[in-house]
Amino acid sequence: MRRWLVAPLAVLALVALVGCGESLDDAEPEVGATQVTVEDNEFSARVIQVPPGTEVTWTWDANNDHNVVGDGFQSDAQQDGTFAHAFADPGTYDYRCTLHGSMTGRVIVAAD
Ligand SMILES: [Cu+2]
Repeated sequence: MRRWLVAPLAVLALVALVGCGESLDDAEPEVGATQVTVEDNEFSARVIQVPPGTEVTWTWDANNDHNVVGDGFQSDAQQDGTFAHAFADPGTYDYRCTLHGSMTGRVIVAAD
């Protein structure tokens, strides 16, 4: 690739990444929330923080199918109903709706 092309392409790639929406790292965690609403097309709250051993419940309020898929937990694709998962160990658990790439969420499990 020609050298003069590299810098503009790098800038374009960065703009494209940032344009994908607010990153999970930038979202303010809702501390102590154990309920997440699954909407068209986002999780609310998007980032929550709970103590170890907490059961988190996702409740669907949607007109289209969505699921909750993370490392060690997975719901069905559904439009209503609930899904619950207990987080025993501290850590950061990212999850997504596999039907909609922009639907991402995070559960932070921390003692405080
Ligand atoms: Cu979805």
